[in-house]
Amino acid sequence: MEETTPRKKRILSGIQPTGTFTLGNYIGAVRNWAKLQDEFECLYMVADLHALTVRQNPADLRRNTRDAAAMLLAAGIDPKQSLLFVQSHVPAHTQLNWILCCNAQFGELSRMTQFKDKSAKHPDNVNGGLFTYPCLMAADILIYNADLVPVGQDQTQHLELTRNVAQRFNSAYSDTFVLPEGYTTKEGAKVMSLQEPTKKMSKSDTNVNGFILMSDDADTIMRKFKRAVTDSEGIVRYDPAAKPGVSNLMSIYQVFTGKDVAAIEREFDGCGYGDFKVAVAQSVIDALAPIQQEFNRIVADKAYVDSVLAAGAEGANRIAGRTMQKVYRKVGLMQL
Ligand code: ATP
Ligand code: LTN
Repeated sequence: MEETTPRKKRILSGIQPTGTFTLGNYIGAVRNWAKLQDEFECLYMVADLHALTVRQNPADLRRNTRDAAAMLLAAGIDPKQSLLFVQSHVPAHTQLNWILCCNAQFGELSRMTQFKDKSAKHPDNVNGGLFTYPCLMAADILIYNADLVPVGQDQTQHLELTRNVAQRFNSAYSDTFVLPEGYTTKEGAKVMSLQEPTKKMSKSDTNVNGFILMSDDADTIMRKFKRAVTDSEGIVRYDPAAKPGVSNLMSIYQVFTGKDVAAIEREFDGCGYGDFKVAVAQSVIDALAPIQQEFNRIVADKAYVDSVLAAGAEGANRIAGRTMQKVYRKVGLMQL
């Protein structure tokens, strides 16, 4: 009898082209994406439609979108193994978005902390897209029946909403969507700002010393780490509540050296924060250097990046189109 090989679990994740990626994006999300490619069937997406929830300069958005794809390739996404595409190149995402908006409640959308944070940050532009942002994200995930979604900790609430909406749809219209699980690594799920270590590191921070960009050169990285806010205790000790700055630096160092917290405490026992900060900065410089080199090579070849994205869009459209047909039929839209 013929053996049937079980389908590989499917992964989908996305990142917004709202600027150059930060170390937080890399550690919390992108770094894991390449590693997952052997074990899973992966789809990775540049979420350009999500970026529109905040006012964008059109020329910058276009450039940032291609740059984001080039950075993902540089960080190890292999287009022979995975589908890499741009969200707006797959129209079915916006079609499913509408259906899911009609199945998501005002109350649950109002509770999303990202909506509250971004509304407070942009009080002059609290638009409908910002409010329904999680429905589009749910559509991104559910349209591929993704099993796993590798994201940073800040996205867990959106994933919970995705599962709730999917479950609601399934019970109203019969089993349609896979309920996705989040995939978050223990270390680095939330990288904090270097200037305000109780806030997450964000590329839209107005204080540029708060974040490290993946494109920052060695001098800039060293300078930003030397300026990082710590405390007056002078002891390298892991205690996120009492010592958020030092603990954040330790977490970053842990990611790039593989050393555990106890080993890091021993390594810097009796040293001041100066040596420690230099070591953390150097580990980041060493980790980013090869990615930056690859990025510069890849981004110069516009035709290559575009051809990868065209192939990615074709593959993604094929899967998404099938789901959409099924969904339209199930909710009772007339078929011709
Ligand atoms: P913005 O600052 O424009 O809101 P962002 O930096 O939060 O954007 P996104 O595109 O929204 O970036 O996120 C991409 C991925 O990076 C998500 O999986 C998110 O969870 C992760 N991520 C973002 N910031 C961090 C952080 N500080 N630590 C860990 N993961 C993060
Ligand atoms: N909302 C995400 C980006 C994103 C995403 C997705 C992540 C858009 N669509 C689908 C995972 C799956 C964010 O990081 N802010």
